This record gives sequence, C-alpha cells and structure tokens, in this order.
Amino acid sequence: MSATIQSIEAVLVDIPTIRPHKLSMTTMGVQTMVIVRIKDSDGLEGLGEATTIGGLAYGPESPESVKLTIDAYFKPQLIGQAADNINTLRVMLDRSSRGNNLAKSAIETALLDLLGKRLNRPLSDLLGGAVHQHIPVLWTLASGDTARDIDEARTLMAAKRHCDFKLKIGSRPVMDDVRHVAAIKEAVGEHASVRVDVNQAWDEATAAKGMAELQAAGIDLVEQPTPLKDFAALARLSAKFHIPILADEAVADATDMFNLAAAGFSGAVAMKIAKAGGPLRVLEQAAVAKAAGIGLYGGTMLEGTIGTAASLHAWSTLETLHWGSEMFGPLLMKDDIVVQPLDFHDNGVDLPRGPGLGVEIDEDRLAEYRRK
Ligand code: MUC
Ligand code: MG
Repeated sequence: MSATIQSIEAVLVDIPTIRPHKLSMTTMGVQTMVIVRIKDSDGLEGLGEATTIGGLAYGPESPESVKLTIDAYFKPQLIGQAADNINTLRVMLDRSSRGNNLAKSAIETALLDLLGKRLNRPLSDLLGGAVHQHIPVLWTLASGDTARDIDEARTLMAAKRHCDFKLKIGSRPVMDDVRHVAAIKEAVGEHASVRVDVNQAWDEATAAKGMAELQAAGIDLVEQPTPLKDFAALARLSAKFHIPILADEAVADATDMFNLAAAGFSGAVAMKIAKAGGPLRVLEQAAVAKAAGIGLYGGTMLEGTIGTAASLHAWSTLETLHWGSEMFGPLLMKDDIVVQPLDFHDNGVDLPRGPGLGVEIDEDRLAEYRRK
C-alpha cells in the first residue's frame, strides 16, 4: 500500500529585503512566503512555497488567504489520501476549488518534492528530465534611484553574477521613466540586455509613446505595459513595434496563453509556477506558448529558495528559454530558511541536486522568521 498524507502545515515567513524594491503598484521592504510542509505515513516530508508581491497589491491571493485556503479547504480533502498520485489529487482540488493557483502551486510542489524523495530522484526527473543544469538569471534594478541602480548593475556585472537587467517602471510620468531607463542602458553598455516591466501602469496611448521611446533607447523587451485583462491592447501593441512585449499578469495558465495568442499577440510570456498552479501546470502553459511561437521566460513572484528551486526544475526541462529567467528571489531577501542556498554564478544559477527539490529547511532560521 502506498504512503498516505499524514499532515499538512502552512507557515507564514517574513524576511526583510536587502533594499526597498519599488514596483509600479507597491514598494516592498519585506517578502512574505507561505511555506508548505506535507508529511506522509512513512515520515517523509515534501516542501512547497506560495509567494506573492506586496500582500494583495499584485494579485487576488494574499499570503494570509493562501494559508487559510490550505488550512480550511485543501487540508481536510488531502489528509489520508495516497500521496503519490499527484494528478488525481490536483484534479480533486481543481474540482472542489476555483482559482487559488498560488495555494495549488505550493501543494503541487510539496507533493512533487515528496514523490522525488520517495523515489530518490530530482524533481526535474519526474517532469521528464533536465535538459539544462545551469539557468541564466537576470537582476531587477528597482531601488527607485537612477544612480543607485547604475552602481548596483556595475557591481553585479563585475562579479559576473548577472549580465542582464530588468527595470521596474510605471509609477512616474512616462518621459521620466524613459530618461531613467536610457541612463541605465547607456551606463551598462551594449552587451547587457536591458528590459523594463511596467506592471500594467500605462493605458494603450501611453504605452505606444513609451514603447517608441524605449525602442529608440535600445531596450530589448517591454513587460506587461497595459492592464492585464486588455488582450486586444497587447495584441495591437505587439503588431505595432519591433521591440517585443513580455506578457506577465495577463497570462496565468495554458488557457490564458491560448486566448492571448488567438487574439493575435506575438512576443513572449513570463511563466510562473505561482500563476499557473504549480510546476506541472506551468509546463502545460509552456507547451501552448511554444506551439503558438511565443518566446519563453522563467518568471518569479520573488519566491525564496523553495519556490525558486521548484521553478528551476520546471525550466530545466525546456529546450529553450528564449529570454532566460529572473529566478533571483532568494538574493533579494536578507536571509534564507534553507540549509544550503542555491549557487548563483556566471550570470545564472545551478539546478539543485539531490532528491525532490534538492532543498532542506534550516529549522532554527525558520523558527526565527516565522510569523508569531
Ligand atoms: C513581476 O511583475 O515580474 C519579478 C521580478 C521582479 O522584480 O518583480 C517580479 C514581478
Ligand atoms: Mg512582471
């Protein structure tokens, strides 16, 4: 008889960021993770993480609501079930609960980690096997200050920690943002790829003006310039400019990807396990994007090491990540809650080895940062 699910715990963990992280909708000084621990009847444990940005500023699930969803709704359904048939458990959760993809992602990740530990195989093996062991990772410059961003970029380039940068814009008038971006592009030079993330802050007319200016300044990619539900605007803008658009908030899962492509969008997609509902679900989205000729990019919700490792296992199975990844979340936090942090070097990060996620909790530091 296979092992059954014995206990599920969802823990809120607050870790300060290394500097303020300024997005168009909020400025972060702390990151809150929901760490999920699933134990089976053989005493094995699987880890998962659900993380968002700025409480409810980014999307409809907050860390607190994720914990409540897991405690009140998912846990009673999952306890006592066979732990190793993840597809059956996911179908059960999808039938009983609409949406709540962040909470589902944490559960799916923890079940995959548990199965990997049981089989003594890395999570990427459960997804068909890793094609890559080292994933490129850019850095986001978002201090809100141009000179500070340039210093930060130069330090990271010199250390070969990152060679590409994403700039968070959209909270200031468009031409102020364009000047900020152009100054950074000028400072980092032609070999560094500079992209911007507007996080939905522009209307279509402002986006058209902004994209023309950013294209002239040598910027490589414009992420989510317009509101998430306006697929027609994204499609029109993608037809109008050479500079490609990266769809982020607009596309959570495979269905969104299909609908955006069917609306005439061309460009790229920021895949995130949190938006899609887990590593298995995000790879369904990747397949739709690939079929539609949309470029792939490994996106983050600024997860800590557990969520980042889960994402890396998914990205490692894809032949091509056209725009690399942004899996730097653990580096934005002042501390970590795992024993062995991820190895960031040579403008990327290594896929962790070891069974499941390849990540182990540091109980002392978890105790220090868990919400009291
Ligand atoms: C987003 O919208 O892309 C990812 C990197 C970063 O700095 O913010 C996030 C969210
Ligand atoms: Mg984004």
